[in-house]
Order: sequence, then C-alpha cells, then structure tokens
Amino acid sequence: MVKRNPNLAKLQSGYLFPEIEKRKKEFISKNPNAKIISLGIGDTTEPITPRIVKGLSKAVSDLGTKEGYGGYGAEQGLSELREKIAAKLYNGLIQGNEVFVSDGAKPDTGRLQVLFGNKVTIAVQDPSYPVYVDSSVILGQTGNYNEKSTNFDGIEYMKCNPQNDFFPDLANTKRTDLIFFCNPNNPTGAVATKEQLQQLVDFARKNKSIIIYDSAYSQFISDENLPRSIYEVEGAKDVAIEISSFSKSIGFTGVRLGLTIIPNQLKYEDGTQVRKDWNRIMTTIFNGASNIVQHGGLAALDNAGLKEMKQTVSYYLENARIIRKTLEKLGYEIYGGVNSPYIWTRIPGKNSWKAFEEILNQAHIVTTPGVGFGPSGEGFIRFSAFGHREDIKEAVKRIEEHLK
Ligand code: PL4
Repeated sequence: MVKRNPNLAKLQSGYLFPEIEKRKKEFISKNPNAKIISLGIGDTTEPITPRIVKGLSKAVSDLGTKEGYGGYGAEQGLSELREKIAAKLYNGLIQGNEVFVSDGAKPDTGRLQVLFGNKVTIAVQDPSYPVYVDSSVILGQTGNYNEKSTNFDGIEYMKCNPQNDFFPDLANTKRTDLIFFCNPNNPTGAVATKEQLQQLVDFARKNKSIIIYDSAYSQFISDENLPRSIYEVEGAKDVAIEISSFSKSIGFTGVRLGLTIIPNQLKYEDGTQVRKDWNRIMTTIFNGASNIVQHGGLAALDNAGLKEMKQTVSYYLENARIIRKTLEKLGYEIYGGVNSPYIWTRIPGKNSWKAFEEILNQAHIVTTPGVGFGPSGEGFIRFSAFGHREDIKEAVKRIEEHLK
C-alpha cells in the first residue's frame, strides 16, 4: 500500500469552514424548523449585477458560433484583462505582464506554496485566513502541531490583537523567508495604514524576505487615506507578491476569478526573476481561468461594471454597519466592519467554540469561531456581513434578544 503523506497527518482536524458547515447541518437535523441565518462563511449572497451578467452571457453565446469559439487560452489570462486590471484596479502602479489571472486567491495561495517549496520558513498574522498555515503544513514547511502552544512548530505567528492595534510587533518578529499578510485582515477586519505597510515592507527588505500580500477584500476599503494595494508603498515591488480576488467584490465566489501580481523586479538571491518561475508553475499546473469568466471580469472593469462593483461592495458594507451598530449598542467590544466585511467581537467569559454554539443554539445564527483562525483568535467570534439585508435585519433583532 502507498504510505500516507505525513504532512497531512500533522493537520489537526478538518479545514475550518467544512467543520462549520458540519456543525450547522447537525444543528438543522436536530432542529428542522429553525430558521438559520448564516453569518459564518464569507460567501456572497447578492445576484451578479446586469453589466457583468451581460459580459458573461455574451462570452457564452460567442462560444456557440464558429467565429466566436475559442479553446485553451493563455495560462496567464487574456492580455486585455491583465492590462485592464493593471489600469483600473491598480491605477497603473503595476504592468499588465505582471498580472497572472487565475481561478481565485485561495488556489493561488496553494500554488505559491508549490512555487517556494518545502525549504522555506513562513510568518503569518495570528489570527489569519487558515489556508496560509494549512497549505504550509501540507507542503512540509513545518514541524508538528504543538499541543501546548497550539501552534505548528516552525511557523512564526505574529500576534495581532487589540493591544497592538492588530499590527504585528515587527521588532520582536523572527526573520522568515515568506511573510503572509492579509489586508484588510480576515478575520479581524483590521486595515493597515500606509505607515504600517511601509514598516512591513522595510522589515521585509531588511530581512530579504518576500511578502505574500492577500488583498482579497481591498475593494471594501472606502477610506481614501488607507492603501488598497501594497504597491502604494515605496519599495514594495522589490519584496511583495499580491494576490487578490473578484469573489467578494462582484459576487464571483462560485464563478471563480482571481489574480496574482509578481513584479518584474522581484528576484531570488541568485538574481532570477520570481515571475519567471511563477510563469513556469502556471503554465505547468494551471490551464488558465475560464474564458467565460474572464469576460465577466472584463465587463466588471469597464465604467458601468466598476459602478456596479461599488454598489455591491456598499451593500455589504451597509450590512456590516448594521451589525456593528447593534453590537455597539449592546456594549460589545467590536473591531472591523468599517473598511471590511468582517466584524470581530467577543462574548465575555466564553471561548470561541462555546460562543459559536451558544449563538447558534439561542439565536440560530451561524458565526465563525475566532480560534479557527489561529491561537490569538481564541475568545473571539467573527460575524460576516455577507447576507441579504432582510436576513441581516432579522439577525440583529435576534442578537438584541439573545446576546443582551
Ligand atoms: C470559504 C483572505 C472566506 N471555501 O474565492 P477566492 O479563492 O478568490 O478567495 C478566497 C479567500 C482568499 N483570501 C482570503 C479570504 O478570506 C478568502 C475567502 N474566505 C471566509 O469566510 O474566510 C470564504 C471561506 C472558502 C475558503 O476556504 O476559502
């Protein structure tokens, strides 16, 4: 028989989000009449807007004609889309040939781990999106899970909590090869200032590290003083890769479209361009994002599409405001939810899973337990602002009733 990959055996339990779905289903099976509201997994709910649907539909119709049919495309994505991303989402801060279009930020995270291999060391914000740690474990970059510290040996966990304004204490952070940094942060909803990002870039430059900057929620930054891309910071192109996504800004969680930017000037210690190897990875183990979906992306980036994107994001931000306001009124400690679709809070005296269970049992609302994002998330829970407005209004009513 084939031996099991020992790295997979190191992972503690199931991946966080399927575990939440499992608990939700168990609850429903015991309480079939309960009207569950899901503010757990950050999944979009609102229909895709007309201009973008038109872009998708036209691409489908074209495929049914001799003239419009196309087969495999460039693994890096349609050049028109790469140029448009550079121009419209990055205001020309980067070039089209530095953009690699993909099927999402999560699969790109996994492929980036393949790019760097199992000999690199990594640092992560604690708490953060669990894919960074789990994919690192799977690749074999870590030691075993340490029951005592509830950390994986070999990973540098950068604590982010209310005491440090959710920005890591870089003076006491060990040098690693890669630094995963998610901004706006999932799950805390914290957004770094330009000065903070400059500190991060300077830290990476000094240590000759590479930052993997996940900006999946950048479109939720409405404060013009806050940077939306790491490339707004001086020196970032020498040390940073940015991954991003169309999932949340235009409701493409199921449609699938994302991107990775690798600046031409980002190099390994031997002088080879990182971009060159990423191109090799993408052309070897990826076959390009769906051409239909890429046309949806193109439509999202023309003037009408961008306007719709803004409306979609504003809708979820208003949901976040409603949830925040209610929790604030009840006197909860709250973070995030202003330039981010996530609200981070804690129920005094309860650990994360206990709070999750109580909110589910009493208010029939699914949340996400903070500890699932890392040891520093213990005691917190995350509310997602993705949902229909009527469900958000009903959810806050139940919160007022059960969490007062
Ligand atoms: C549940 C920081 C959500 N099954 O859709 P993608 O692949 O372009 O982007 C995924 C992604 C990337 N980066 C960050 C994210 O938060 C997400 C999506 N996270 C959440 O609730 O935290 C959805 C999670 C999904 C998953 O595992 O990604």
